Amino acid sequence: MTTIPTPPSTGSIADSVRNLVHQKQGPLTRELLLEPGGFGLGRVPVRSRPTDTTDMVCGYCSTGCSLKVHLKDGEAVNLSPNPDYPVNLGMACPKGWEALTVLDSPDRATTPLRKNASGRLEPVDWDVAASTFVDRFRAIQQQHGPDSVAFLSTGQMPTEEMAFLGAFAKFGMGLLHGDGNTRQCMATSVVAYKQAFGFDAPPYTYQDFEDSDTIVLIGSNLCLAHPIMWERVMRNPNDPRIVVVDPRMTETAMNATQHLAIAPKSDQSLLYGVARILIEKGWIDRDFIDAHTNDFDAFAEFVQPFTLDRVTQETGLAADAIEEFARTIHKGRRVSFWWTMGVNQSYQGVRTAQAIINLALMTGNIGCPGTGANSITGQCNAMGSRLFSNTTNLLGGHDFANAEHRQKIAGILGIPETVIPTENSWAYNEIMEGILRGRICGLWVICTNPAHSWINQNLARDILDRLDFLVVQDMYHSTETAREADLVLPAAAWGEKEGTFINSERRIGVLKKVHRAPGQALSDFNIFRLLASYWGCENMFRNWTSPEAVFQILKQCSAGQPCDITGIHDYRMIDERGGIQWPYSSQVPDDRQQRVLFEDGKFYHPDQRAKFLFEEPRPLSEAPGREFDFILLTGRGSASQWHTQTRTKNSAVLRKLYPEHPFVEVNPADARRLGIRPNDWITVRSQRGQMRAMAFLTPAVSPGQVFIPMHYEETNRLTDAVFDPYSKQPSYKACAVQLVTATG
Ligand SMILES: Nc1nc2c(c(=O)[nH]1)N[C@H]1C(S)=C(S)[C@@H](COP(=O)(O)OP(=O)(O)OC[C@H]3O[C@@H](n4cnc5c(=O)[nH]c(N)nc54)[C@H](O)[C@@H]3O)O[C@H]1N2
Ligand SMILES: Nc1nc2c(c(=O)[nH]1)N[C@H]1C(S)=C(S)[C@@H](COP(=O)(O)OP(=O)(O)OC[C@H]3O[C@@H](n4cnc5c(=O)[nH]c(N)nc54)[C@H](O)[C@@H]3O)O[C@H]1N2
Ligand code: SF4
Ligand SMILES: [Mo]
Repeated sequence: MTTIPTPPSTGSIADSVRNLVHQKQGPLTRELLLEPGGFGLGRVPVRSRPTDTTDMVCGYCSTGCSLKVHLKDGEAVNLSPNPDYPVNLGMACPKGWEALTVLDSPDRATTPLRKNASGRLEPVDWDVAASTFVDRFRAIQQQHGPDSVAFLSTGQMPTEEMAFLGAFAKFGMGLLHGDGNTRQCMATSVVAYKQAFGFDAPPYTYQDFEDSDTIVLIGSNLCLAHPIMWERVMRNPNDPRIVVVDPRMTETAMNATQHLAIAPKSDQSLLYGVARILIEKGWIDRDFIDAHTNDFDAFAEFVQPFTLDRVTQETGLAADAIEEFARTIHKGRRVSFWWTMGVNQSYQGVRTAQAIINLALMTGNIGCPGTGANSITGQCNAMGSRLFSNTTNLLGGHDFANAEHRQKIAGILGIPETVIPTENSWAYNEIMEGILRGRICGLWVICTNPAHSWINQNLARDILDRLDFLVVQDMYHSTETAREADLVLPAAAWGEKEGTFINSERRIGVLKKVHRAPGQALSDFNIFRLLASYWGCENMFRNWTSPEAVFQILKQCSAGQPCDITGIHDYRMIDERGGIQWPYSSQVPDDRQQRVLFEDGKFYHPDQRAKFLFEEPRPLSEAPGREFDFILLTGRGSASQWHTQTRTKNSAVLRKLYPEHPFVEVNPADARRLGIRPNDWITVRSQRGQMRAMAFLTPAVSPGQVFIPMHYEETNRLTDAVFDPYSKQPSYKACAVQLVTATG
């Protein structure tokens, strides 16, 4: 490698980079950017003895398993699950075992790509890429105003990178609108918790899976989507009763004590009906309700009309099954309630989640081991995104609209308060509508794949087509969204960079650099640093020199908040403790390895009381009719597929573990009626689009319903763009479709 002169200490990084190029040192390569003592933009892999291991958290799901990576000369050669970590206790699912394999793929983005005059993406160097980014977005902002550029980010990057992105985009570039794929996933839980508890605070620890004697899973296919959490359930020594509420007989439901195959989106009726029974029988914890909650009496009155008659009619469940569910809750001494996407992805998700929270509150099942109203998160760092991405709230769970909060954060970052927006960003769906209305003309997409995962793809693709300038920052150049981009920025992946994730139980874990990023790919952190310098605002980020330096800044932002982590010294301390759950404040550090929230019955509202929230349920947003006579459910298809499959499709081992072709689960009775045989190719059609899929006949889906995994590009051609009014989360889980066989 050529020796690069140390850039002058005065002048910006951007100037130095330009100087370099002018000195005809050849194209700017990743090596040049990483040159030690050069730009300080990167670090070499973890220092290690010739053979060694290092522990790091997995980069797929929110379980946050720890993996022991085996190194040779600082580079990963293999991995195995960490036996000493309190989360996974030596276990990992197939995705975790295969996490390193997917890093080496011909689909990796190895160089920036820019669309040329004939519309083809062609390689450019980082100087051209960064200059194009700045010139194009600036031009759009000058013509249409600063808010005409927006970003869409993720729950899958380290907290420090998310914070850098959010801070650079909003305080540096002057954007107002930026949201994340967590809107597709966790927004409902965030709003439900904020309204009920006063802060977005999942109260549990995974030990609860082993401490409960009664486990209620609502709209959660734990067995498949969170296999290691399910393993924790299997280790429960109390022979727990397991109740699963899911329209489908999922892998999880098959292992339950009671499966309630509820009509899609009728959960609210069921939960209100159960609350009514508990009240009527006096199976409630009046002392807890009186001491720690508000609005119970109004709730008790509200649920009166949810008689067994009404609830059986609305849910399709038998009266004695509903009564048995209520009795199970009453008999349990430590009842934990868990929910995931079957609840959140709904046009009435927030109130459904709160109907679950209400059950936990009224029976006093919160704040003790084995209890809780527990939302299970999806992506590895959705929880980091919820608190530190600077999208829906200001760094550290603060409020953009609150002057004191803005002042606090401005002080910590050493930036003028005036650069902090005083209003909230548009939500994801509002950003998409903004593009449609011509209000947003430039979009920067980081670590998410909206041209596959967003709802109603025919409309979504049309919307993305309207952009003047689309930048996609991804580890692969081949994603559905990257293929539409004007500029692709190649990113290093999990295993190729450092930082922290926060898992579902609020545990912060560390990731490390154990693999070289291919070609010129840079960590997202270094991409943000580079772009900030080209934008001319590197002074604002002069202290943001490394992920760990940013962690120290974020610690300060968290001070005094429910998510206070000021007591954590550094990454090493997190590693040594087997991860650390928030809160962990310097004032009252609590060294227990497993901690639940609300042990003292104090919630985060000013009066320290939790709130009962409820609302009249609404009918299905798109009910099946004569023409579109089936209800389509979508979700996870196997433990070996991850979302839009950009990563998991690159592992030969994982590919063997899931069906190659898109498939649709059809009940055998429906199949017989329509003349569909196993493995027939059929067309599934909604009012918005259609797809071909192989028929998989299974009684796991109820008659009148079909199920298609979300992992296929075509699935979201069918879905209907409706949203929860409070969380703006898309209702992916139920729309009307018809099945068309080859013979018509
Ligand atoms: N293997 C694998 N694991 C993953 C992921 C992955 O892509 N692959 N993704 C991760 C992410 S980001 C997330 S968010 C989680 C999601 O984890 P889950 O939410 O557990 O998975 P889903 O399959 O999306 O949905 C769960 C269940 O909701 C049910 N459902 C649909 N409609 C209703 C309804 O109206 N009421 C009720 N009660 N249930 C309903 C579906 O039948 C489905 O079985 O998984 C995480 N884990
Ligand atoms: N029909 C239907 N649709 C759904 C759902 C459903 O249940 N049904 N579920 C929804 C849910 S819960 C979710 S969370 C979303 C997920 O939707 P997406 O976020 O769109 O899905 P992913 O495939 O995880 O996309 C992540 C992208 O980031 C890239 N990437 C990975 N690591 C890095 C990195 O370190 N840096 C950068 N820059 N890029 C990286 C990957 O290659 C991939 O392109 O899908 C939603 N869509
Ligand atoms: S369960 Fe989740 S965190 Fe654990 S190994 Fe599998 S994908 Fe990784
Ligand atoms: Mo998700």
